[in-house]
Amino acid sequence: MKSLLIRTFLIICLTTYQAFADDAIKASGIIVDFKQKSQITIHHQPIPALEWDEMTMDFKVENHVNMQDLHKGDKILFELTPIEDDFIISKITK
Ligand SMILES: [Cu+2]
Repeated sequence: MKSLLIRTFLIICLTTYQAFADDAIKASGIIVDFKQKSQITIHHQPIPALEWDEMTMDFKVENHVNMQDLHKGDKILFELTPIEDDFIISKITK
């Protein structure tokens, strides 16, 4: 009985952790240009989580991200998700 309680408790903890675990790295910047359909140039503010200084660079964007309402010069908040040895934008909001 005791071990069942402990196991139940562990499962609840793991489930809660997974629900809140968020690998995405939050950042902000200004849209400089659009390259191909799934690539965007952003002048981003410093990203402390990655130890990146402010700079202009190209990012790949996940296919599901809607870029229709985005324009050059827009101030955006975006999230980067690690993929292999790179990062991809998984969310953009204005
Ligand atoms: Cu950068």
